[in-house]
Amino acid sequence: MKKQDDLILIHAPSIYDFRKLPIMHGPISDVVPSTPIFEMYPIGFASLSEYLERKGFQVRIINVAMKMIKNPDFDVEALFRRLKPRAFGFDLHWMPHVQGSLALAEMAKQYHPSTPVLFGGLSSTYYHEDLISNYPFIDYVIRGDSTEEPMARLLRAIREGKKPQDIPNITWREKGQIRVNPLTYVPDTMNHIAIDYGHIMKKVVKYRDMTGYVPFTNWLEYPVTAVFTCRGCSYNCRTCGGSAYGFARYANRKKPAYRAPELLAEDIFRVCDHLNAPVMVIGDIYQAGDDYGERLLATLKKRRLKNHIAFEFFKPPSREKIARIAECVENFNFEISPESHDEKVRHAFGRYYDNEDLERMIADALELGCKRFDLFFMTGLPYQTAQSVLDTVEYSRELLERFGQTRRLYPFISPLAPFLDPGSEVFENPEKFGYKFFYRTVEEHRQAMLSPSWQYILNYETKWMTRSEIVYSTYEAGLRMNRLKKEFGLIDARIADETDQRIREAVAMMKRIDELVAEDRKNAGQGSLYALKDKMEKLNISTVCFKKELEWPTHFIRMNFLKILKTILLPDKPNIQPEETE
Ligand code: B12
Ligand code: SF4
Repeated sequence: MKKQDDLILIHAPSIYDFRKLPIMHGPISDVVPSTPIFEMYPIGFASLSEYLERKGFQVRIINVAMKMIKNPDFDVEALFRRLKPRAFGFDLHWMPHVQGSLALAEMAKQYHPSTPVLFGGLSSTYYHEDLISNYPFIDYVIRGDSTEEPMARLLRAIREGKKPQDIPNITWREKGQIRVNPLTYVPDTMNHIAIDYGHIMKKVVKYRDMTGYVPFTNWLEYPVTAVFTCRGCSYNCRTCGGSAYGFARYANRKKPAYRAPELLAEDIFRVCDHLNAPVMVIGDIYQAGDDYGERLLATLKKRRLKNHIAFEFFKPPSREKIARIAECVENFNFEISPESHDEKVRHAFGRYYDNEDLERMIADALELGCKRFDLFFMTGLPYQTAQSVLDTVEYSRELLERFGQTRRLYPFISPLAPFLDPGSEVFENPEKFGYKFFYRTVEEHRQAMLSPSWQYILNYETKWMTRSEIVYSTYEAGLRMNRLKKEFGLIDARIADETDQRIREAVAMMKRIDELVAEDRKNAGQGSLYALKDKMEKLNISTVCFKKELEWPTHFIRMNFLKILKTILLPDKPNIQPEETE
């Protein structure tokens, strides 16, 4: 007989009814691999699955968002009717999933009233009491950035029919009373867990379910992966819910938990053994100090990897550091987010380097062989006006004039959207930073997600820009940036022209939605909006830039099938600190 799953982890679409509802999502996901439905599940699903299996539990992941995107007729209710695990887990990690995660959790409870429903992730951690108080179909919220061990203990308690009063990090309900167990399980390293893509491959075979495990829509064509240097952050970008400030306040994390650089290098090797695609190293490798970066690079140097390895930086590294990367990694790409060309805006946002540092880094990186350099700018920042947004594009022109000849420098601009992060310094002290919020509670955010356009979904505006100004300056900047990229040969002229056309149509659509909303405030123009649904759908992807622009070079044959087969057939060998295997 088939063994019952102890836990099924479900990743919901951002909006459950996205296939029916007319919503102009806008460029909210243009610079991440997902569509605006945010089909990517938290990488923590992978570490949870591996850890819990190691502790004797059977865990399945189902990316319901992906299944709904891939198959327009996919019947979610039929799926829930069929599933019979001991517990359902839903991520509410990113706040934009609030509507979809709650809708699916309610459905799970409706079909399986006695099966516990669990929530986890950063937004769940921030809103744990709101969730448990106001949504009776949620039984437990597991708080914190490292839930592997508390989850193992909770699943054991569920199996044995016991109460979780002694399990850290759990918020739960007992006879109508809310119980908030202390958030004390905050490990100081990431060496006991593994983000093991081999484990995921095995699961795909076990459940014969590729779409349930695929992280984003075109992953099979572009199988980019990520490895993680840490959980938490030592920086304090003002709008970031994953900042030192945010983690300390709501996740009880006083300093980042790093992964030993040797383990991280092995994570990279394992990916490269299986996939001929880029690997993104999440978190600045020099955040933990120069020694950390050096240990990682020295280990990477032992293998001449062909894959492109992408490094992100929170501040520009010195020329020596870049030279060391060039020495150890054959194909290296960089990305950095100066957010604005205006140093006053950048500093107010919490990034303290100036343009001279940035330009020096670009010059060094390109000279020392960086294959591709991505620069990310953002709209919706402190002190940033609509004019300042457009000036950022002008600054990008200056950079391309200086550094654009080899077509390796790519500037991007996108909005801080759809929500400014709960738990960030700005969210907690809006007035201090010149912000105003329209939504604060879970329910307010849930309702907001159903608004007809991203202008009404945005949860904030600033002293310097209204929501409407944020929206239209973003489109205008996107339009200009796209033309710039065409001019400097960064994108094919035909694609640039299509993007140009799409941005102009998106602006017209946004204006039409504004009119409908103004005509019919009460129903937000719902009836007439449905007539625009098909058109909106076409405008919701690659809105201010062409999504493929984000892709780093890949090998023609992207997977090592022989190696994958071998991994699937052999038992799991998690890449963790040796003492953790006992
Ligand atoms: C890496 C990263 C990404 C990667 C995603 C990698 C991935 N698949 O997880 C990329 C670049 C794709 C990304 C995209 C986005 N991101 Co991001 N991202 C981060 C970053 C830098 C690190 C995340 C991290 O370390 N996670 C590690 C830990 C914390 O999470 P985890 O291992 O995945 O999961 C553990 C716990 O969270 C928990 N857990 C999670 N889910 C569940 C479910 C259950 C049932 C349980 C029990 C536990 C549980 O247990 C896990 C294991 O211990 C953080 C900033 C930061 N410093 O944290 C922002 C951050 C998480 N992202 C954020 C945002 C807003 C986004 C976007 C919405 C931005 C956008 N508009 O495009 C998108 C969403 C994309 C999607 N879902 O499709 C915000 C979230 C704020 C909020 N509360 O909503 C953060 C905090 C900061 C920021 N602004 O960038 N992101
Ligand atoms: S945005 Fe800033 S605070 Fe947030 S994770 Fe990145 S560097 Fe850290």
